[in-house]
Amino acid sequence: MMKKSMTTLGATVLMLFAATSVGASTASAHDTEAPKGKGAGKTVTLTATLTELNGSGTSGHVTAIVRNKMIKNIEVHAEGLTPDAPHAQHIHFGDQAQHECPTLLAQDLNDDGRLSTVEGLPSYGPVAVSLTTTGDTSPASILAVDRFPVSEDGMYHYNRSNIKFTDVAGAGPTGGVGTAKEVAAAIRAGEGVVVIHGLDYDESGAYSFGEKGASELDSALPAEATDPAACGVLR
Ligand SMILES: [Cu+2]
Repeated sequence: MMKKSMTTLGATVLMLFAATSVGASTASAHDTEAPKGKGAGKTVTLTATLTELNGSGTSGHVTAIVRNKMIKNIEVHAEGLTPDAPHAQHIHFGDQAQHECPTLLAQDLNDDGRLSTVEGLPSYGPVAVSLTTTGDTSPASILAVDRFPVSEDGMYHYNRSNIKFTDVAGAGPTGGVGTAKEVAAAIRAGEGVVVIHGLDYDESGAYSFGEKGASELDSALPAEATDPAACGVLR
């Protein structure tokens, strides 16, 4: 059930993300790269504490080492997850977003008691990096659930090296494309937000259409598979 039409879904979501970028905030990306030459560039170590969204009970911790336009290494430790289920996980960033985790009170726009992925966009922006286990890590892999970590006993430890930043639709200063350089600089500056998706609202033991119905991203997927379960700002 989870593996159908991922490419189509990814495209749909990208369009959604691009279309959601509104407002006129001043561009604030500051390029902190050192002059070119020996020792050029900047390496930063960022951490995030992941706290639950949507009452998921999920928590975790992220450590990322970022140098120039490359994530040299990133580790995600998460627990309290829906067991034996894949969890999409991303670094989100949008220049026009707030670089924060969303809150149900402020952002449950349709007042249905849950915070969907789209409702959280003004806080965290579009997907900038898909934290997959293998293969592509660009926004195109946003819901490549067969390549995201699967929780065992409700937890996983994820570790991946040498992830290159890419251009990101909807992440730029005017809501257009953010270049890989711009996105990397912003994330090094503490504006990336890690989000883990997938939770079991009705405690059926698996993602189901039961209580919350279909995902707003694709009616073929349960909302439980795509709603955000945990979030933390990478600073
Ligand atoms: Cu995400």
